[in-house]
Parts: sequence; C-alpha cells; structure tokens
Amino acid sequence: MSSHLVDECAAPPKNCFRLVVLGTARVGKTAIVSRFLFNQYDDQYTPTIEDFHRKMYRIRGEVYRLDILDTSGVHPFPAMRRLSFLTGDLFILVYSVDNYESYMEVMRLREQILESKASCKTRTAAPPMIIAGNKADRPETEREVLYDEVAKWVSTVKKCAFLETSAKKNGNINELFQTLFELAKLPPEMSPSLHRRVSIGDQAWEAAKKGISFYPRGKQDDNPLGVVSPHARRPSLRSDLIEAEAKAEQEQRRAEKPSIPKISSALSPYRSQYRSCTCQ
Ligand SMILES: Nc1nc2c(ncn2[C@@H]2O[C@H](COP(=O)(O)OP(=O)(O)OP(=O)(O)O)[C@@H](O)[C@H]2O)c(=O)[nH]1
Ligand SMILES: [Mg+2]
Repeated sequence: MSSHLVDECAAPPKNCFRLVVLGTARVGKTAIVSRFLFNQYDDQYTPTIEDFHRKMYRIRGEVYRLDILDTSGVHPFPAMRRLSFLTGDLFILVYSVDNYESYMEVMRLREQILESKASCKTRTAAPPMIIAGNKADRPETEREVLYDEVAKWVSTVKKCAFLETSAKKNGNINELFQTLFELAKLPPEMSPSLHRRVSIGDQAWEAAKKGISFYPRGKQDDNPLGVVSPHARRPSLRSDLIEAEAKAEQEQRRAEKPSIPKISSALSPYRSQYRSCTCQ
C-alpha cells in the first residue's frame, strides 16, 4: 500500500505539530529520534543534513500529526536553521554529558529560538522545550556536564524541562517525549509506551482512518494507534510558511492582539539562500 494513504487521514490544523531536534554534531539527535520512531539504535555515525519524519496518530477518535525535523549539528545552511526555529512548535535540545561545549550550545540555542520567535512576533510565550543530556551511559570519569548544574539552570527558565537520556540503552527516551508532550499540552498517548505502533496497511489503522470500528461492537475503538509515514517528504518552504502563518494567525486571534508582521517578511532576507538549499 502506498505511503500517501497515511495522509488521506488528514489531521485538522489544530492537531498538527512540528518537533525540532537541535544540538551540536554527534550528541545523539538522530539516535533519539530513531529510538522514538522505530525503537532502534545504531552505533555507526552518519552525519545528518536534515531529516524529516512524520508520525500520524489516532487518539480518542481524533487524528494527530507530528512532524519531526532532525537537524544538522554543523548547520551548514543558516537559513534552514532559522526556519526550523520559526516553524517549530516544540523543541528537543540535545547535549552530550561528556561534552561541555555541547551544553553551552544548548543554552545558546534556547536564546536563539526565543529571539527568532520574538523577531516576527508570532508567539508571545516561549515554546515548550526539553533539554536532553544524552549519552548518560558513558562512564562517570568521562562526564563533563553535571546534572545539578543543568537542573539549576532549567529551573530558572520558562516552559522547559530537563532529563538525562541514553539513546543507546533506551534510557529515559519514553520519559523525554512524554514530559515534552505534557509540557506542550499534547495527548500523553503520543509517547511511545502509550500507543500501539502499527504500520500502514494494518487493519486497525485502516479502519481508524475511515472512522469505522475494526473491533467487534466498536468497544476498543479508543485504543491509541501510531503509524510512521515511511516516505514522508519535507514540505517546501512555501508550505512551511503558509502553515506557520496560519498557526500564528490562530494564536493571534486567541490572544486578541493587533496585527503582526508575517513570518514570511521576517524570513525574506533568508529566502533566496534557503531556496538554494531546500531539502526535498
Ligand atoms: N554511548 C552512547 N552513544 C550514543 C548515544 N546516542 C548516540 N550515540 C552515538 O553517538 C554518535 C552520534 O550519534 P548521532 O545520533 O548520529 O548524533 P547527531 O547528534 O545526530 O549528529 P549529527 O547528525 O552530525 O548532528 C553515533 O555513533 C551514535 O551511535 C548514547 O546514548 N550513548
Ligand atoms: Mg544526526
């Protein structure tokens, strides 16, 4: 069955979210995403340019869409990075416990995200973020970042949580996503341990898409399901902007604020640079 059928079951805009994963190279961003989506881990290192993933859920009768942007640690294209700050609804900032510089980058990243959001006045509040101190399985003798130091910093910042994780040992990965979803007021069932992972073509998913009961007498319709779209393509810059603007307008209406500059105008200095490097 072709992958586009996953999207036939379209989620309403209010149920669509983009999660952006940021941090320096080799801290384990891709490993965390891979654990979350596929419960897989690979010791081999392959640098990421930018990876896009999509997971669809059926939770309590509603369809949700979670797009995940796994970014490059060396950010070869600054415009791509800025776009990821602007279009992200929630963020995971990753450092490695054996690399202090990677923690300093997390602190800088948080400031840059807040500055980007403020620059186009689309969001009033800080977006939900979680800090992942990854590679917590490494020997204590190699540790450069103390848990207490990070916990102290995080306790002073808004809408931000912190956990040490190990993608390698599957340590705290479920908790990382669950805490972030709670912070963002998303359904907790989106976290890996609280829904059944199915694949496209699974009868329960196909039935859920059509809004019909797969189970006898519809009794188990409420079982949360999640499916990873195997060939999801990163939306174009244009679709990113349209979606981000629609969300911004929605938030603006909710906050009853006066007119705001559009995201597209905030990005215009970067647009030509971005076009030349769009990952499709
Ligand atoms: N010991 C240990 N190694 C890990 C862990 N997570 C990732 N690694 C390893 O660290 C290396 C880098 O992991 P990646 O997930 O590719 O790092 P990344 O942050 O995505 O790197 P870029 O894509 O270059 O930005 C790989 O060899 C992984 O196997 C972990 O929790 N513990
Ligand atoms: Mg990577």
